[in-house]
Amino acid sequence: MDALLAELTAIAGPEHVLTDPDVTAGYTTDWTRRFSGQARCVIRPADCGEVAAALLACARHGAPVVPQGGNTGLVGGGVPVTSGAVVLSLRRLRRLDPVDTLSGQVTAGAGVTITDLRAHAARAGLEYGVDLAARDSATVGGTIATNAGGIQTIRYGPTRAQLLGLEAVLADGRVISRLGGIQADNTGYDLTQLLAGSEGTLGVITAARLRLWPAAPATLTVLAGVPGIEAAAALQAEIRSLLPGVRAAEYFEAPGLTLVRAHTGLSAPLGRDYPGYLLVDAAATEDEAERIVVLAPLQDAAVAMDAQARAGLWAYRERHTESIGAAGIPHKLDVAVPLTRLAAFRAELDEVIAKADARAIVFGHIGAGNLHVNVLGPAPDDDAVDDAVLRLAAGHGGTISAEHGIGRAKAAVLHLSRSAAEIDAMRAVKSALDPAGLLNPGVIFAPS
Ligand code: FAD
Ligand code: 2HG
Ligand code: ZN
Repeated sequence: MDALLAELTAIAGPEHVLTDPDVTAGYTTDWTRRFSGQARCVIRPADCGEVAAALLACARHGAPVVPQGGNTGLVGGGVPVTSGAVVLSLRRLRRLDPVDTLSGQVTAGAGVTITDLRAHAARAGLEYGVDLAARDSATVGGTIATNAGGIQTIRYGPTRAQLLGLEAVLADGRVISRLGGIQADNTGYDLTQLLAGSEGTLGVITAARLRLWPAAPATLTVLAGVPGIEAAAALQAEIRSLLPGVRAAEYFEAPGLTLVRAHTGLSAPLGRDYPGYLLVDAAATEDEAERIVVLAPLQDAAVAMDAQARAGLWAYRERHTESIGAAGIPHKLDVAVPLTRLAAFRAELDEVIAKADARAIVFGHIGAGNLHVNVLGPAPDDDAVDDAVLRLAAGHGGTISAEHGIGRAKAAVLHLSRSAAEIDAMRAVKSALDPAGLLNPGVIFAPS
């Protein structure tokens, strides 16, 4: 056994240091199957102290570290690509403190899943603001590290908007902790927010202090057919102007629906087929619901007001990712453009995809201008179509990453969304906190 392995084994115990490739496979290939590598080992520490000791050992041995939560990330940031890397799985950090109902806050360990966190908050009559289809596996730490968005971003903001404080371990093994839940705290740089969206490159998150919201459960879900993306954008804006409680405004198209139906066996959602579909979720009174369902574009819409029927409508949207994965290894391009540019972007996207001899499945969080362009056809390591789509989004004043992060997938094109001065400043922060470059090398910044 090599010396580092022996030290890690002493820290976490032999049953929590994995080296057998059959056992580590689930940690070394990403959810899309587009990114994979070999790990020197996978270590599964039990608490912050073991994380700190493991990072110190890796630092002493010069071993790169890849932090990992639920491994649901979609940009290849949570899996190793070099054989010497240690995967640091945070899934065992499941601390979940009682909800502080006085402040509407809770402290949760990095390995708590979003499903468990949301259920814990609900039992106290409160709600955690972030929700996403990967909820059963995605973790508190992973969603903070990627600043995950999800289906409720238009109402509650992304993960960083829920974040009041963090406990994290730096590259040299030192622990920083702000779990006191003080909302009014103006003492210098905000390290908590710096770590949000840092994708495991600046520190390892071990716990977080999170804001909760008064529960206002959705009671109305509407799925409407639309002629295209422009109509969907206009319809969601109209509904949001009439309904103050809209929580989600989602979009998908006929090709995606076809894949979902083929994969799941679901029947057609509406009386006839449409080019596009808008799904809106809202907390609404009966009066408000009645005002909405009489809108002309909603005459053929499916309307659900109980939990089971609403889940049935959501399945058409939420099962896109797995259904696309069943059809091939997709290139996932998570872009956002201003709502005013959506229609032009969508039209030009068709030209780009046709030139690449590929097919695109387009869906996403239209209320936030966020489209998930999933491209099937090109080989996993052929980045030409990625480059063309991301340039198109940037050219429309958009971003190359709305919510999934940069990871390894987009590191080479960070400059499309960030200026040279911004990238220099970001690199300076990275080398100040991780001078040896051991935390998630190759993520956010392409190797130089
Ligand atoms: P991982 O995949 O394990 O890691 C993601 C990144 O965070 C990696 O760079 C990793 O190194 C780093 N990391 C993980 N844990 C830590 C930690 N404790 N400390 C420091 N760094 C860490 N994303 C959205 O934003 N919105 C969606 O709506 C959405 N829906 C999804 C639906 C499906 C079906 C799937 C498969 C994915 C979806 N995602 C979505 C992507 C994914 O779920 C998110 O990126 C999520 O935040 C990843 O959490 P995770 O725990 O799985 O992190
Ligand atoms: C979603 O919104 C996720 O469902 C996944 O962000 C998007 O699969 C994708 O590209
Ligand atoms: Zn999404």
